[in-house]
Amino acid sequence: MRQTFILFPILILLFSSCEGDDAMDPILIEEEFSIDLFFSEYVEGTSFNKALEIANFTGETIDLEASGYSIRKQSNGEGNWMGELILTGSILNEEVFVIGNESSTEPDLLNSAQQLKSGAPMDFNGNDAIGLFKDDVLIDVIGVLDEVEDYGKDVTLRRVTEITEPSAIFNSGEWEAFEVDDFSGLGSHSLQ
Ligand SMILES: [Ca+2]
Ligand SMILES: [Ca+2]
Repeated sequence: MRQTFILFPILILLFSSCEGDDAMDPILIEEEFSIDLFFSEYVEGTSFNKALEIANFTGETIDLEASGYSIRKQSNGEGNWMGELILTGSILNEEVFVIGNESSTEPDLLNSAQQLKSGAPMDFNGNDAIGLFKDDVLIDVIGVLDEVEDYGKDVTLRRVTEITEPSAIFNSGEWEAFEVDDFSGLGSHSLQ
């Protein structure tokens, strides 16, 4: 019993010394970071000029393959997710990772890409929803599932700088459109 009486006032002292110290509050620190990776750019250009960009604002370097990230598409607004591309490499905090279509002949696109892939899922042409998956769970999407109409043909789409989180539901208002074959934004992304 004597030991309990001695410990109790020490614990009160420890707790009261932590209170009011905002720099130590883990919730405040966490709020400055994204919960996960998200798509930051979509390039649906002429020929094989297709690319996707993923941004990391989680506060940590992420090993894409070890963390289970992949990209799939739904072809022409029909059927299941297909064409899984397992992402490999790592992505530093506040950096982006670009996946390009390997058949592109555009140097600006190819030089900005960390990973290249020909065919699915990098053969999207405007009416194919593109999903970012983590451990087989959809965390972010470009385009509307089960919608056969074009949502993004002959266009470059960049996520607006106010968006800091992925979303499994597509919202076209989160994206700004640029001219076809505009590759100038590939390789970087900033938040507001
Ligand atoms: Ca298509
Ligand atoms: Ca970009």
